[in-house]
Amino acid sequence: MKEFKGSLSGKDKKVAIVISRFNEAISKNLLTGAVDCLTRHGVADASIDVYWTPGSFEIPVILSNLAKKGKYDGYLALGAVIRGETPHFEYVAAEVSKGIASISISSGIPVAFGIITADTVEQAKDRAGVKSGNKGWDSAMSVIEMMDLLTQI
Ligand code: INI
Repeated sequence: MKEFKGSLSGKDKKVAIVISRFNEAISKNLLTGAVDCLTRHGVADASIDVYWTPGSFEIPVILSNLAKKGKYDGYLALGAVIRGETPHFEYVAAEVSKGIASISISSGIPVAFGIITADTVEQAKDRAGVKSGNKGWDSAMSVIEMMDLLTQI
């Protein structure tokens, strides 16, 4: 039997973060967690580029254009979609998640899903904690592992 596992080193990798400005305070915490995780696992600060979008709905089009340029080894999508704030929560949440999955599959480059979907601002804040439970950190961890796993195929 032969098993393949991605290492948790991001050395020499280039990562783009695409992040929604909507619910900016929460997004900023996600960004802090993600960058902390990436740099602690060997990604150089100079190898991280951050692209801000107005909302989560706009994240896929930026990812799709970045993927066409092929400059990065992995991508992170960060944002918060909160049910209480929009009657079109389902549409925004569904489009961003479908868009991210389809870009990752068609480009063959890992895109981590770091979009919080929550019923309330409180729930969203809990998932963007600076000390524990930060979805930005968790999704950065998964992209680090996936970037290495893909080099083994
Ligand atoms: N965008 C978000 O990232 N989170 C939200 O909670 C949200 N709400 O509540 O509406 C949201 N809406 C904006 C949307 O992403 C687009 O920017 C907008 O519809 C313009 O295309």
